[in-house]
Amino acid sequence: MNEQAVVADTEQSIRSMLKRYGQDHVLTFADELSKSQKASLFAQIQALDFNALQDLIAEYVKKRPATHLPHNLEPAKYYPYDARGADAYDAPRYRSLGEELIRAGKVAAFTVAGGQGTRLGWNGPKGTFPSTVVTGKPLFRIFAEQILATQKRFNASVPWYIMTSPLNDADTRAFFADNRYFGLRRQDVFMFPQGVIPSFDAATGKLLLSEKWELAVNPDGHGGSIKALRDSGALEDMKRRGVRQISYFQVDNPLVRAIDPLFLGLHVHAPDSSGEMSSKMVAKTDPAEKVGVFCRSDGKTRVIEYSDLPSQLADSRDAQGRLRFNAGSIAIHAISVAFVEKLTEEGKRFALPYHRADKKVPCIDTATGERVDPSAPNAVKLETFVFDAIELAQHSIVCETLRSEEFAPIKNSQGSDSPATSAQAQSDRHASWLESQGVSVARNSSGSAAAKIEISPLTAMEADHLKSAKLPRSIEPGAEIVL
Ligand code: UD2
Repeated sequence: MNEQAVVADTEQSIRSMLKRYGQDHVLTFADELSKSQKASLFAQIQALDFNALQDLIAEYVKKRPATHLPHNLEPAKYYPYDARGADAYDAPRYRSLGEELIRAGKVAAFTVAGGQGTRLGWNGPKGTFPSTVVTGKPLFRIFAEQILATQKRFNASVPWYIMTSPLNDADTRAFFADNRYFGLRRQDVFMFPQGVIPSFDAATGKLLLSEKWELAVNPDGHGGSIKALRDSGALEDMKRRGVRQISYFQVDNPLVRAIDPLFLGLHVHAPDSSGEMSSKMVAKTDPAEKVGVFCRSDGKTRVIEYSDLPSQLADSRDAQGRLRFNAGSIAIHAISVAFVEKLTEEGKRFALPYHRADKKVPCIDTATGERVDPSAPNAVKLETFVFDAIELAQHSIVCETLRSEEFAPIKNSQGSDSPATSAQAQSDRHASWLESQGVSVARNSSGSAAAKIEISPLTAMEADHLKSAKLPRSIEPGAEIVL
């Protein structure tokens, strides 16, 4: 057969395969496409497993899967932030064990940055968003400075893995190159794109076209990070470097402690941890707060996403009036390389459950060829969540941190979890660090810092690190301070 005949033959077999699955509408415009557009559409189609997609459509798109909450759901126990209280533990010992791990080069940072960030309305990867209070450092720089500071403090190598998505990978790489990797060694930054999955028409389960030559797809959720770590070669790279533990965090939280010795020490050495996957929590104050909640059932720790936790549980309180299910997930985990390896072992059919989200997805109307920009959700996006892996660990622990110290995400352009609320939380945290060192800081009537205070991780990653810094005696209302 000559080349033309081979192409025609492949095209014919793709057409009949699509017809079998009721998805041949995606070739409606095939005859108008250029050779390269057609080749790229066909390659996209050929990479899909239509049998598996058919099952997903039946299970998640045509039906609205009911949430099966485990019975006997109890609040999860956690290591309290105050290690000297009722559930006392030897925090200095665990902290120094964690420091040993870092010093030995066994810890890597891992940022999941593949999300689409549509709520923020920022035109670019979320990690490029300017987020510090005075100099407007992008999120990626804040994490990079923490990694640099950790490398210096422990005289150790701390590689940084960043999961992007095919939709923002090139922009993310260009941003790092333009910023000379923020002073990190190029070879210590390993970026890889996560997988994608088609978005489906909510009414029919049909695949959508984002262009006449392109299927509409979405990143497969941060749960996709487990598989992507292996597929990208990141896992191999970690093993080659002797990395044993992965410090996992999201791209949207400028207060995150990227590498936390105490948390890592507890994760690896606490008697009730199998050292596979551990998590940090903050106490929920509002039952409606949009964070997953750590629970326990059948001897397993698990996260129930806020939208799945029935209100009679979310609202229930103990005798002291505190929320019973108060352990809010801030999406910070310690995950062992061995655990990722075990889950994704060759021949094992590792899969996390999918979660359905109804979203607005712009697409091409195959009847008219016109672009549709929907004003209401028209599509189903499926995603997996990394926290669904927690219950696959033998013994998973949860450690408390303080919201004021470690959680001020930037998610929405306005209102809660916005650049404004995060900026105030950053100044407040830094005000309290400075006050702990004897600096007097102006506060307004609500008690929050009345000045903009930015502290680079290269100066301090916690209050105690300020001991060796040159500090002002006082900070006046309206001041802008950068340390
Ligand atoms: C997440 C958690 C929520 C709570 C909160 C804390 C879920 C479903 N919910 O809420 O329980 O812990 O965070 O801030 O996770 N991402 C990818 N690839 C994807 C999708 C997301 O890398 O395919 C990244 C994204 O770049 C971001 C993070 O995951 O860093 C969180 O994604 P989100 O904004 O969808 O999660 P959110 O805010 O609903």
